[in-house]
Amino acid sequence: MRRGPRLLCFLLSAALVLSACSKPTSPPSFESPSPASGTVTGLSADAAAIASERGLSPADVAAALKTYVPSGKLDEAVMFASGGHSGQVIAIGIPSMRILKNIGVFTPESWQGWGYSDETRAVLEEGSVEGQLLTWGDTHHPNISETNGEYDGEYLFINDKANARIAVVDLKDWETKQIVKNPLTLSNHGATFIDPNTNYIFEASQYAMPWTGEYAWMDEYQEKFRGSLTAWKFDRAKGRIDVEQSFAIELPPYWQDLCDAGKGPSDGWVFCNSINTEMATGKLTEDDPYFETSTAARDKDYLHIVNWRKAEEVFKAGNFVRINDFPVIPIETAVKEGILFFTPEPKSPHGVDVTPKGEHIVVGGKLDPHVSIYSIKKIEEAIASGNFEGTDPYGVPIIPFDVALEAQIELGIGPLHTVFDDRGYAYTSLFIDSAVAKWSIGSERPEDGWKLIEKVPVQYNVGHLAALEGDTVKPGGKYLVALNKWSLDRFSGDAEKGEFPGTGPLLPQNLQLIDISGDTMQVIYDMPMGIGEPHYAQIIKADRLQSWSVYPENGWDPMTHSVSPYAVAAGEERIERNGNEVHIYMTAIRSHFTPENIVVKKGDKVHWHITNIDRAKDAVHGFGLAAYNVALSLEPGEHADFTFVADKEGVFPFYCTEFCSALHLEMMGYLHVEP
Ligand code: CUK
Ligand code: CUA
Repeated sequence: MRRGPRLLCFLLSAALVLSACSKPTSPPSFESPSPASGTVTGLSADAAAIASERGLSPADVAAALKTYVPSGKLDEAVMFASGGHSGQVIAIGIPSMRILKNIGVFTPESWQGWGYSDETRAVLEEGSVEGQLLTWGDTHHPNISETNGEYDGEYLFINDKANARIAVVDLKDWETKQIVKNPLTLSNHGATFIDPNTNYIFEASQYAMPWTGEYAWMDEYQEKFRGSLTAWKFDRAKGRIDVEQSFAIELPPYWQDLCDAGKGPSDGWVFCNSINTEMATGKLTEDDPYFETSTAARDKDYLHIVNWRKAEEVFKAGNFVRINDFPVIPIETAVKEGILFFTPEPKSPHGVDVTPKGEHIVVGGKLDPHVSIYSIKKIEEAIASGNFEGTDPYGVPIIPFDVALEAQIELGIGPLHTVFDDRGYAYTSLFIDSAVAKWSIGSERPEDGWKLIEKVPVQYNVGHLAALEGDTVKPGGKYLVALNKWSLDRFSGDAEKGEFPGTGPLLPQNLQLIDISGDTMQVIYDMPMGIGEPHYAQIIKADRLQSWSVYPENGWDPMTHSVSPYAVAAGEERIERNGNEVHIYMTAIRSHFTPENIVVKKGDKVHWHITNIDRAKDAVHGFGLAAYNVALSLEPGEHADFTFVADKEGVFPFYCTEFCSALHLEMMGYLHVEP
């Protein structure tokens, strides 16, 4: 029986009385509202008065009504956004834009105990680079697992651009389960992109370099530096990447950028745009240009067209070399076996997105006002008939631009990324214009043809877009989110006018929700994102998710999804000593740990095992042992272990870090380390 809440209410009401007492007695003064651009009619007198007092236009009121999710009601979709250089993933409700959770991925996260238990630490350690544990990452592109091209809501994959790593998050409990480090290279970007049945998670390298561990100076760039496309095999039954079944394809030392896997008629292909086909080597002398200029010298780079099914056959036939103990299909083999082709793409390309029906591939160009739309049918015909305009310096056949091209549409300046809706429209971000362009897919809307429909300004410099299931075979329409880089005038005012001056010199990023259900796009919500730069996001209908609210059994190890061999049941709490190794078997339940007083000797190796034996949905406990840098989250049924050497003598309080009951403060104990 739970007694907690009643006492808690008493404490809370006491706190409210206290804080009310300390409030200023005079009401806050409001400046008169700025003139509204219209009058809101048809509202109740109360609502109209509020709109008028707050200076809200009819469009503002409509936006508020479209995004407001009343207390107690649920969002209809969830956006999983990269957290950029926070190394996390952020889950956001749509349309409310409420942050639901930050998921620790590449960065330790103390609320979730991520990186502090033996189990989670082991996952972070899997992602070590040359033996060094890394404590940050730069998450860019989340991908939700798919079945037949639709999100199935089971897993989420995300890359760490900074260190060429891939993480697997299980959406049953929203926890990271695996981090794999690419053995060939040290940065990635074209990741994570999956095929329509999640056979493979593709990862293209970003900055060409000698294979990890090798050294070369820039004068050997063309011979020694390389790019790669890695196909990580996903074992859905295990919920893990199967490294043994994974392989890579060697690529020329261009900077492979974004990728997307084909679907429908293009299933079996993966497409990656690239930059720096100039193979620039940076500023080596006073006279050399910076990379900024030298990587943009050519008018076109190469869209990489990769037949992953054929590559899989070649890998399974053993036709590869091993580099850093990882199977790599050399460029020469890839060319000979018909795995790798190029076609030109203008200019300083960025972003490649396959249309929902899988017939077309859309490429943006940072320095080109068009999107270039390629046809998989034309590409396959060119390959079948050997219609090439020669090869690149590494022997890769090049399909002529106008042969592969279906259409080009002039959209504006700096087109980057494209997503899709359910009506045959595509939406492309325009980085320099700070706008979103809506255009029609000619093959799906013959009445419109390939043309620009309209643009809506966003604030500011938009990178990726995310639309409701907008990169699947069945986009949901309705919602689009612009992931903007900076928020210059959005969350900071003019201090001289007495306005809120802002958040200090580091501005939050700005995510803007856009209603795309009507004839014109409407920005309906601004959401500051105060944690890294979210690059990409995917939005899944909430009813596809099947998350657990409690672990299935007590003593559950979330990393193995089974009961831990160290699980502790009520009544079995104990301390076992074996030489200088001490095992502590502890339970947590509202509102105490058992045992509460623990004695070890200085120098002992301590193995601490804790099971949360509460089964109620909200009965989360934390565990903080600050002096030994331990923070755990013990969700209902969860078991965690941690290990340390008791090298500091003294008395160390530990406590539950979640406000789990009225007597939560009393949920504590002492670790005594005897001299
Ligand atoms: S990239 Cu960030 S805006 Cu890493 Cu997907 Cu294009
Ligand atoms: Cu358990 Cu606080």
